[in-house]
Amino acid sequence: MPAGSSFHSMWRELLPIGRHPDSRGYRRFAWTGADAECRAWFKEQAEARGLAYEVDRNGNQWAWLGDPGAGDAVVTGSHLDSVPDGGAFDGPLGVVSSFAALDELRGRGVEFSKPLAIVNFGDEEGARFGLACVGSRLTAGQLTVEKAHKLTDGDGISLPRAMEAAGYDPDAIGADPDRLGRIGAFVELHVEQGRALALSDSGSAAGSGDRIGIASAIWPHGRWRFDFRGEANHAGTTRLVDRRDPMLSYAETVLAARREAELAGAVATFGKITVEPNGVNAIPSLVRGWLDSRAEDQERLDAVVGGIENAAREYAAAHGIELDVVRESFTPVVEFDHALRDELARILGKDTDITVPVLGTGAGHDAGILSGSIPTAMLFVRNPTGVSHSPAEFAAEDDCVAGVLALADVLEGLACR
Ligand code: HGY
Ligand code: MN
Ligand code: MN
Repeated sequence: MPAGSSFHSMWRELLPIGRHPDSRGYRRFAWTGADAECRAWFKEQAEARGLAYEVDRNGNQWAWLGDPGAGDAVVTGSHLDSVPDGGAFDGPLGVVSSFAALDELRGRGVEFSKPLAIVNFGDEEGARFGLACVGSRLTAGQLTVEKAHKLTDGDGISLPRAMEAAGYDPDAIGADPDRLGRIGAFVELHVEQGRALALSDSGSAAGSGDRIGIASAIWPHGRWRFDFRGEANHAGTTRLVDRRDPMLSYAETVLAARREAELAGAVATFGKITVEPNGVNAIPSLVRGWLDSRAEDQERLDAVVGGIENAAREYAAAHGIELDVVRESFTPVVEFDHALRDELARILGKDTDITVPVLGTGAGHDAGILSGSIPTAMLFVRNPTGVSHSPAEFAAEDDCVAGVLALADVLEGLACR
């Protein structure tokens, strides 16, 4: 079966799940109906290939070839959940490519000398409960059960209630060191969320860019919630001098975020806001804004977030607004395992004269979370526009197939010695 054919058929099956008819973006949030449909699709792919299917204590899905207990397993996969109105590739490209790479290896008639697994990590985007990589953080012991149980969504539904409603036991969650102890390497294929590959000139034709890249590192990054409390009042009858309007403090803070990020060569985004009471003719009592900030190193990230918080506090104090700042999610800098990174470069470079580019990223991934527990690596597939977390996210068909073949080569090199 040609490498791309199983990819295309799986891609077509998965494509409509959780896609919003108007925005054409994806709304595959943890423990919702769309998530359940994605999980059913994953189980179907595993069983159709005769793989041993299981769900771990944290709701991550695993499809095994060989004996998981043997240890030193080679694991690949990614996530199927999305950000609100996300694109089709962020996450699913890695999961579909993993099954397609296995199909390719079976077509090559390879003999596996190690167990192989394909994984779907739950709730990587943190779109519903606000914390990224819940499935892999729980597994790696980077998220306590107590903190996980306190996570709630915008409707006040807690993570335990949502898991229970989806048929999972929230009291079973927790660190899974035995499972991680049986893994020798985790390789995650992901659409690039940027244009480094599209712009790189080490491709075969100058300026044609490169189809595939290898990850070097993930920038430190986090999410902070800014709560601005003022005084609700009538929009039509309250004089400007009498107002304590938290929306102004929020607006000043958004502008400060842009200034601080530019100064530090970092990024800072206020992409989510809630307003109470959220009435057109009512001055808000509370404006809640979420900051996502990322920088090449911790010092710069601290400088950006510190600068934003200082500006927010100064402006709020001058205008009688109360401010609380809470860090809701944080991931320190990730340096992917050098030996595994270099092994991927050796495998992918061995039959060609192209040096596969190695590139850093500001995007978080399960492979980043797990890098503290096991050797992990990432393969990136070219994204011609660099756009991600948007319905416009795209990767060309032949680049996706190149990703499947590259992943198959890597898995063969790691698990079929
Ligand atoms: O936010 C991120 O970087 C990832 O998409 N969860
Ligand atoms: Mn994402
Ligand atoms: Mn992702």
